[in-house]
Amino acid sequence: MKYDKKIILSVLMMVICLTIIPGGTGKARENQSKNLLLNADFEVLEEPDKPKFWSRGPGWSVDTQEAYQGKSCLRASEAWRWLSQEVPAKPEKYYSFTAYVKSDIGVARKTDYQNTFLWLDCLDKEGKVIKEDPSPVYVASSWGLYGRVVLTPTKTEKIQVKLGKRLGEGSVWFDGIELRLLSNNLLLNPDFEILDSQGRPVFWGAGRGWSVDTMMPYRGKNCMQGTEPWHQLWQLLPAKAKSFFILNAHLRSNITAEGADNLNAVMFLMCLDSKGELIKQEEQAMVAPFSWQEREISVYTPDDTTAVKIVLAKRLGEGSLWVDDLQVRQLPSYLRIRILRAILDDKPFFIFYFAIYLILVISLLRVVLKR
Ligand SMILES: [Ca+2]
Ligand SMILES: [Ca+2]
Repeated sequence: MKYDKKIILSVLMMVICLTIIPGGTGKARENQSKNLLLNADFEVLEEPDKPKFWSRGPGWSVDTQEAYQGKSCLRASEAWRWLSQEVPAKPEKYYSFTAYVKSDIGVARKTDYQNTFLWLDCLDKEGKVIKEDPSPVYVASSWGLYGRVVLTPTKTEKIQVKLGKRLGEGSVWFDGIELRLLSNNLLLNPDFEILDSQGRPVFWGAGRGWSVDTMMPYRGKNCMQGTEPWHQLWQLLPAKAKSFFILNAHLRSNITAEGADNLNAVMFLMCLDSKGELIKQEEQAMVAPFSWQEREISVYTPDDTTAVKIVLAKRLGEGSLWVDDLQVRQLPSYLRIRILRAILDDKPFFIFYFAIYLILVISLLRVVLKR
């Protein structure tokens, strides 16, 4: 009997200890990681026209008339001259790189109209560039948020951020530059709160029938409303091959079911190779109910995957589909098993029940063995 008590006591102690340890995933959807860039909004100047922590080529000046945030922003008037900063980084991780940018360069939107560089170089231990990512963008005349998610290659030790004007007559202005490590959510603007000057959510692609709605969002001020069947709401992310990705989305709809098929919404995870060819697709038709509910779809990326396209669409019926508060995570492969994910999402609950069953089994064994 004394032995029994010892076992029960030690199991209970284990439960208490493990329950106190904070859970791994939690429910938070936002990326709480800090901005890795220093003096990211150019408010601290070392000398005139030289922001602290940044290296500056010719043609750069501090502008105190036009700032997006604070007092100053940086203006580039010469093409292919860099404002750069180097920060430590980890290999095979996802980072978001965003900046507020505007430009008065008027280039016709023909083949080569990208007026600005939001350039990232990944460097190894020796400082050698192992991945060059120039990503030229077309920047419009009013302040807007531009950027992307990047996946660092193996051996990455540092990231060098390089801002610059690319071509055309005029200047480009930069402010509020951010480089953040992503883990909890790989999507940018996941709940549609950041809109561009035309009222569209930044970083999202949207087909016909998709628009911002402010009536009954799940979170924040906005959600997306889709009225046209099969027209996509999408975002493209870089992705590792042989990895497990999971998309969670909140959906609701006022589509009334007619006939046997009442699946009014559909989600896709499309795996693309470096040429942009579709090499694998997970598709799931589902019912978006009348009030907000969470839906999930996952994919295991095959060899040669370099990107995953997240797609949502209204499927059929009269009415609208609403979407808000999305999350994409790359999880360890063993979490492909749903029950293991449930355990990870609610660790204390699982440990509590596991311990109770353990005590029961031990007590039962003691009784049986005594006989
Ligand atoms: Ca500023
Ligand atoms: Ca929202």
